[in-house]
Amino acid sequence: MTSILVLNGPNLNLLGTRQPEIYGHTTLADVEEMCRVHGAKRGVDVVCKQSNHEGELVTWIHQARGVHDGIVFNAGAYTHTSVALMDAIKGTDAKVVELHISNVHAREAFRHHSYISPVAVGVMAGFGTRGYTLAIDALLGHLEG
Ligand code: CA2
Repeated sequence: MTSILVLNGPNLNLLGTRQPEIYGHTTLADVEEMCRVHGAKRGVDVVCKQSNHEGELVTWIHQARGVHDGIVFNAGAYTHTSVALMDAIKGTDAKVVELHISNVHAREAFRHHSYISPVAVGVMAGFGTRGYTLAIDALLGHLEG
């Protein structure tokens, strides 16, 4: 069975509780349930994790090797800063889709650079929390070739 890890980085545990004008009203628990249900409809196992700690995200990416076929990854602000996450992705065989709820390219200049994009198979940004299920489908399409 195909297995996908939906991985969320720092502050995304606050989803739906603050800054709804940018990130919407859907909570992280809602997003994770939506992803699991979406995966079940497609016969795919979806595992969801969130951490505020860079090292924990690195470890989970290492552990994905041979376990998950792909990762939908919203690295939050670490997207724009983390060489460690980029290196971790290079070291895994899981295919990564980078995801952002907001359109990072329509925001501040410091959000325009990503350390994840060069090592991802593709990027989803600006479609709100609906982007997570779109990213799962994009990843499945990529994995099917
Ligand atoms: O648009 C995205 O998904 C981001 O990855 C979200 C990050 C931001 O630093 C990236 O530039 C773009 C921030 C996540 C913070 O999430 C919150 C959600 C609700 C309330 C407060 C923060």
